[in-house]
Amino acid sequence: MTAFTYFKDEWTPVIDNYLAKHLASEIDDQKISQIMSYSVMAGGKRLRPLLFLATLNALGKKIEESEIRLACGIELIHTYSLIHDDLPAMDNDDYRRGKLTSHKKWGEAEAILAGDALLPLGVQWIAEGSNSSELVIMITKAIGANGMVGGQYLDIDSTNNASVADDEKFINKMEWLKTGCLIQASVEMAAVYAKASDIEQVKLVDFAKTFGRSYQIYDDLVDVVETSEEAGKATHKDEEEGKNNTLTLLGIEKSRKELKDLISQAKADLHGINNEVLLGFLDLYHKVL
Ligand code: GRG
Repeated sequence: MTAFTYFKDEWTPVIDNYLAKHLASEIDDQKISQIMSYSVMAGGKRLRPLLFLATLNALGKKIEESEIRLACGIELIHTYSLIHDDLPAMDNDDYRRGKLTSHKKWGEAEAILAGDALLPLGVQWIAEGSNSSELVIMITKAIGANGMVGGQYLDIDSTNNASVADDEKFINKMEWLKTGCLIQASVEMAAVYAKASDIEQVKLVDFAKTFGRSYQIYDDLVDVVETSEEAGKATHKDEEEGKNNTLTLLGIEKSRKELKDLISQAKADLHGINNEVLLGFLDLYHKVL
């Protein structure tokens, strides 16, 4: 077992239990609570809350209930984005996390509302967990029009638009906004929360930027390398549906090379911090390399 596996095995159940318990107890209407919980508890990897907690760990900050609430707030926001991304008006997916998507299970209006409710609840938990407007500003910037929503907009706007298919700058920007911003925020919020030194913050943010970029390439490779059963969602969709991404731009082998380069870069970014748990996140990529 690696330090990362220990960490993941210790904290994933804590995150899962907190999410299940508080979604059930903090929402008055049992039906909307059930619809929200359905997607949150469908078995995500908890990558972003784990990154937040691992960064605290790397900085020697103790993890207690407030830190778990904050970390879980990030997961609520991430789950909202998945529910909305799967809607017929966006990616139109039937499966996510190995289960029917929210709109397929509960109906479209219900799925929209479940996402709409998860987003502010996530921000609320981050505000309450951190007691800091600085962290609230960081997360809201990361997921708004200059962040995740902006990236999703560029994605929707450029689908089936051949003129951007070889525009590397555009594709990098779109992927960074859609995927990278929330990943960066998960690490950067922890660095600010744990009062990391300026040097530590620079290294951690560089690592988060490199990891955020690499995660999209990984996710694109999952689309071509894994079966739907393995991925828990439809695969082999991107090219068919006219999506423009690093993989459709570079092809499989060059994307793998880019991912390997980013893994080396991420290790270099953490030089001097050398935290085994944070470095262990890079092991996720082995299955597509
Ligand atoms: C609808 C505002 C809005 C945004 C959608 C999340 C997203 C933005 C789109 C989903 C499509 C996609 C491939 C995005 C890249 C981010 C990504 C890799 C999401 C999947 O995250 P994982 O792998 O999933 O952490 P789990 O289920 O493990 O949490």
